[in-house]
Parts: sequence; C-alpha cells; structure tokens
Amino acid sequence: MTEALHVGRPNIGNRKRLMMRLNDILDSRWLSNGGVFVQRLEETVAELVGVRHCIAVCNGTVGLQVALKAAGVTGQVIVPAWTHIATAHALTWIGLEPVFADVNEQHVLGKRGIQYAISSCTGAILGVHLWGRPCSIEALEHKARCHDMGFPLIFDAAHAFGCSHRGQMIGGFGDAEVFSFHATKFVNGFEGGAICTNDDALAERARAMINFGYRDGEVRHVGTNAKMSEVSAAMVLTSIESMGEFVAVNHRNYAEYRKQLPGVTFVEYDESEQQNYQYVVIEIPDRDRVMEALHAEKVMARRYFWPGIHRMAPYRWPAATLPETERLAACTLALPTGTAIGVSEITRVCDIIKRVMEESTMHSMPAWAAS
Ligand code: T4K
Repeated sequence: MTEALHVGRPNIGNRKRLMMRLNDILDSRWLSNGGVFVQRLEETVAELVGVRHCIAVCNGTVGLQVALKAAGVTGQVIVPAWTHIATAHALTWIGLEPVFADVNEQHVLGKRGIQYAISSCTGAILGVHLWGRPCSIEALEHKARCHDMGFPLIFDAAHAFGCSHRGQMIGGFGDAEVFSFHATKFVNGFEGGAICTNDDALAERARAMINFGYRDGEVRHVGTNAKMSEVSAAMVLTSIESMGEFVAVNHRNYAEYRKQLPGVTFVEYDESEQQNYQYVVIEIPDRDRVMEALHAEKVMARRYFWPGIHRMAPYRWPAATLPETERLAACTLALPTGTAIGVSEITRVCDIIKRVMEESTMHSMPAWAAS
C-alpha cells in the first residue's frame, strides 16, 4: 500500500539520547519550572543565535504574546496578512489590533508594505521571517526607529531557527524575536518556543511574565504560565544536536525537487546565508488542481497560508489593498520534505505535478495542436 506523504512530518533526533534524558528527568523528579534541561536549552540557544537572553516558552504563539507584552506594545500593530494565523491571533488575544500589510514578492514584509500600513496610531511592527527567509529587516528597523518617537519591532521567527541574515543569526534582530519548536518545525520540542533578545529589561520582564509575574519570589507583573517543560527542553536539545543532519537532508530534498521540476517557480533561499531549508514551497498556476491530484494519491501538500489572514472570518479586510498576498494565496503550495522524505518519495510527488502540468498545457492548446 502506498504510504501517505505529509508536510510537517517531525524530525526525530537521536532517540537513545532522548530516552536517556527522559530517564534523567524522571529520576530527578523535576519536570518543569526552569529545571536543568530548560536552563541548558536557554544557554545553548542564546549561544547558537548570539544573543544575551533566551527565554524558553511553551509554544511560539504564547512566546509572541509574552514578547509583545514585555516590550510594552499597545494599540495597532502592523503585521503581514501572508503568515500563519498564529501571528495575528497572538496580537488579538492580548487586546492589540492587527493592521494587515501586504508582503513583497519574497513573501515577506518590506518597505512598501510598511509604507502603506503605517500611521500615527502604529504601536509596533511584527515582522515574520516566512519560510525562514528574513523580512526586509533594515527597512523595518529604520521605520521603527525613525517614526515619531519610535516603536518596538518584534519578529515572528517561527520558521527561521538556524537561519542567518547578512551573516548574523536570526534571533538577534529588533527588540525581540520568537522561535517555534512545534513538532512540525525543523528543530522541535513536541511543543515549544523561545524568546530571544539583547534587551536586558525586556528579558527580565518576559522571564517574570512566563512564570505568573514572579520575580525574586514576589509577583511584580501580571503574568501567565508560558513555561517550557523539561521534556520539551530535552527534545529541543536532542534536535539541536542533529541540526546539521536535518539541514543536509532538507537541502538535498530542496535541490532534488528543483532538479525534477525545472519549469516550476520555487521560493528560493540565499545560499550564501545559513538556511534550514525546512519548507519546499512552489508558486504554481492551477494550484488547486495540482493539490487535488496530489491528495488523490496521498501526497498531502498544503496550500499554506491560503486564503490570507485578511480573508479569514475574524479578520475581514479589503482584498484590494493586498494584491501580492492575493496572488500568493492563489498559487502557493508547500510540498513534503524533512527527514521522513527521500529521493524516491520526491520523484513520486514530482511525477504527479509534471503530469498535471502537462494536462494543463494540453487543455490550453487548440485542438489541432493537442492531437
Ligand atoms: N508563526 C508562524 C509563522 C507559524 O507558522 C506558526 C506555526 C506560529 C507562529 C505559531 O507557533 P506555535 O505556537 O505552533 O509554536 C502547523 C503547526 O501546528 C504550526 O505550529 C505551524 N506554524 C504551521 C505552519 O503548521 P497546521 O494547522 O498545518 O497543523 P496540522 O495539524 O495540520 O499539521 C501539519 C502537518 O504536519 C500535517 O501534514 C500533519 C503533520 N504532522 C503534524 C504533527 C503535529 C505530523 O506528521 N506529526 C505531528 O506530530 O499548523
């Protein structure tokens, strides 16, 4: 029987080492609340990313909320409409108002998108490094610094762990950046996330906020429970140890897809930077027909992030103002990759895509030419 192929199949690191760590956790009877594995993970991530502070959290969504609160963000926040719904929900859930900006052809927030969205009511920008590719960081920094009194700049770096921009690791830009270590992410902790920052005061507030507002044994802030468990930290640490292998497989898969689908437009990665290649994303005409054909043969490709947040029930927004988001929502398709996918599976996926593309070409030809 043909096995189903999924986008987001988790990478599993060294199972033996993970099991040893789980045993250590059980033996120690210290399961959460800043145990040794969470501490070790925070040190490891801070060093890897090159930041002063890493605060491990229970997931990326809550991590964004804590980072925004710790940065003192209020009012309206500019955010791309082309991202996972978590980015917008993180804002709304804590009483902030998302203002949707269009993305550029690179699927990320750039100067133009900001220019249209910015106003005297802007309280912050929440950029998203979609697919692991950085937004126009310098343009966003410039806007955040130069606008009236300036406002916070936070990055949703859920996709960008292990990626760099101009030689500097993602995680150290803006006021804070937030990673996701969800099961579907390149490095995972079942669930999990991390807030990274070089701002000592923001870090101190965030650290208190994730633990009910406690600081030095006293409640100093309104807080929540956003702590990462020891089990998640053990899994992230184990994943990090296999990062090199995961990147190599992702890169091989990405190159193989490109080789087998030469006429197709891929979301590209800058080879001169560090990349995790965790998403293989194409822009393809007749996307829904391609996806249906793939699903019919158990290849569960995903049309992330259709139809764009501006078209989702809680966030209706005039589509006319976001033409690039509209274009991408109509043609983007994420294909299965990661360590669960090998070259033979990629050939299976590509053969289906090529077949549908050929059929589409035949349909668009005059009858005399097709026969
Ligand atoms: N910002 C951005 C830009 C994000 O993309 C995300 C999350 C966030 C913020 C929030 O971070 P977290 O709070 O999640 O840490 C999945 C993930 O649940 C979500 O984390 C991720 N982005 C998003 C891109 O993908 P769905 O709605 O696609 O989940 P689901 O259940 O349909 O699973 C996705 C695929 O993964 C399926 O093909 C099945 C496969 N899968 C999934 C799990 C959990 C497995 O094979 N095994 C598994 O254990 O959102």
